[in-house]
Amino acid sequence: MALSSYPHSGYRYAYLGDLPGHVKALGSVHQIPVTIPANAITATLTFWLNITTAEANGAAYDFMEVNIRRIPDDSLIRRERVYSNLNSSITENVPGDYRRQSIDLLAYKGQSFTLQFYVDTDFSNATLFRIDGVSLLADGS
Ligand SMILES: [Ca+2]
Repeated sequence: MALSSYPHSGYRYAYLGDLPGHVKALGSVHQIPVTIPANAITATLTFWLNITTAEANGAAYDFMEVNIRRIPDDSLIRRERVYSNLNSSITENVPGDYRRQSIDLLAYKGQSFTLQFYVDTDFSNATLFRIDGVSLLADGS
């Protein structure tokens, strides 16, 4: 987590993607171990997302994936969501304009896995994927 400008709440948020003024091809990863209880009747991942980009020509070059990965070998179980620079319109390409995202993870009840936020950007025109307030709420029966 980085101490920087434009958090959604508090003072910190995960800062994934190119650094302003230091544009380069970059991969960055945040991984969170998760267990969904076997008796869960709901399991919802929510997070706040802010995407800003300098890409302008209408093609996808920079990506953020939300992945479910197997413990312990880290193999991919499922790619739940893919965002790109094209999705900067979600937050109108404005720094700090976070929008709530929600992913249903009830399909994984009774399982432990790694929740992964993975960013892969190319060498030009920075895209920033700011995520904040990641939570996973599960209700049991
Ligand atoms: Ca780029």
